[in-house]
Amino acid sequence: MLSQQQLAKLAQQIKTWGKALGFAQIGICDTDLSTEEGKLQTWLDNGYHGEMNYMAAHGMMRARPNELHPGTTRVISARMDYLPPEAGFATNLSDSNLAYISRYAGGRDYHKMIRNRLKKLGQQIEAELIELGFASPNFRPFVDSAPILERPLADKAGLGWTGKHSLLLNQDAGSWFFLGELLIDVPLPVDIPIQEECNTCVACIKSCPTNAIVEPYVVDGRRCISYLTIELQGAIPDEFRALIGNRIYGCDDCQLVCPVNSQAPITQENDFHTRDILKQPQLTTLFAWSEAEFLSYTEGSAIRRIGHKRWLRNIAVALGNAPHSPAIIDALLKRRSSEEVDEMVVEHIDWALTQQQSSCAAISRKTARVIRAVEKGLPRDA
Ligand code: B12
Ligand code: SF4
Ligand code: SF4
Repeated sequence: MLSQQQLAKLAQQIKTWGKALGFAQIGICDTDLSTEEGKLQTWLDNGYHGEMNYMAAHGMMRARPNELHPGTTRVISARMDYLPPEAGFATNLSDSNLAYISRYAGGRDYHKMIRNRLKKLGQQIEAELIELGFASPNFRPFVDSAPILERPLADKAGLGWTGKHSLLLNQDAGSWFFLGELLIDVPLPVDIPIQEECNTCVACIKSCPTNAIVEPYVVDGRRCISYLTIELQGAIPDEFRALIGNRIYGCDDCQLVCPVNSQAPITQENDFHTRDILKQPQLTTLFAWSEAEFLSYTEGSAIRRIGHKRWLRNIAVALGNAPHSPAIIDALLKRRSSEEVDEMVVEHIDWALTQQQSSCAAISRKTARVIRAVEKGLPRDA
């Protein structure tokens, strides 16, 4: 059995090793998320998960890390910054002929990379314990896809507070970071949660293009552009198409207007830098990619997972929202008669053609406000 002193030293070492592995911060918490169970159940009962059946599939295991990985007594929670340099948010959102891709997705897929680093952290802990003459710990890394409530765990581990947009944010780092965790059976000392500091601000709630933040801290997934463009398999409901603007993969608006993000750090990971081909890309260029080109240009990126059809579906909506242009109409018609479309894509193309013909495209008032907030609040527009 490790003494309290040895555990405290090990916790300190874990934080140092975590930094050396590229994590911006590491925190430690116990496995008790009983306060979250009711809130998660209400969220599911309201149907806010939409088609994300995986959110309901594992019962309350999501809130019980020790059921997910038996024997777990502590969660080592880690965050890694992903904000790429030269993100150019305002330029991108203000030109409706350009495609906007969430800034977390322009580089390499984070899942595998973060999981591997967490595994290395586990191996370092293992080596240290063996060196001290103890048995190997039982550990398992998780990132995103596993049934676990990552944000509440990171909140408990003191990595930040839960903002009204439901993401974790931190006074020094803002919210542009991924979360991952190592579940382990070593009774390390736990960290202290941070006090919430949103105070009276409601900027994220007011700026969400689709009113997806239905009350402070609660996102109706079905309304979120991230869900509509990434998770949803079928047709995008009509009521959201115009509101999506030029966002073809995810959305960053609730983070863009957040004052805590004004000085957020740029990522240290070259892997998260936006690929050249995805920097301020023209909608028509991306729409012309064949399936083979799509697969090749998005290799190793999270974008690849939506597949070519949904890629075309999303871009068709954005083209419908772009200013009237014969070149766009040509691109839509050409794509419509290609062999790479199905009924769903054709229906979105037809919607886009109708929008183009009515030439009513204009940047929404909300998006204009987000752009102004970025221009004023992010001095370097990242
Ligand atoms: C499902 C999911 C989504 C869904 C649903 C979003 C959601 N808010 O639930 C969709 C597809 C919409 C989505 C979008 C995005 N996601 Co997402 N998503 C997840 C995932 C897989 C599960 C989240 C979850 O458990 N939701 C269930 C609900 C019930 O949880 P919750 O929103 O935290 O709800 C809690 C609050 O409502 C709270 N609550 C209720 N009332 C009150 C009152 C008070 C006072 C308080 C404090 C709390 C509170 O209690 C609930 C239960 O704990 C996690 C990874 C993971 N495994 O955890 C990533 C994750 C949350 N997503 C992430 C990211 C980056 C995004 C996007 C920014 C991506 C993008 N740019 O497009 C957007 C942001 C949208 C937003 N504002 O949330 C990151 C967040 C990192 C961070 N800094 O917090 C995560 C952690 C992935 C990761 N590993 O890094 N996501
Ligand atoms: S990501 Fe966009 S659509 Fe989703 S909650 Fe934030 S602002 Fe709203
Ligand atoms: S925009 Fe305001 S309310 Fe929303 S998370 Fe940031 S500080 Fe909190």
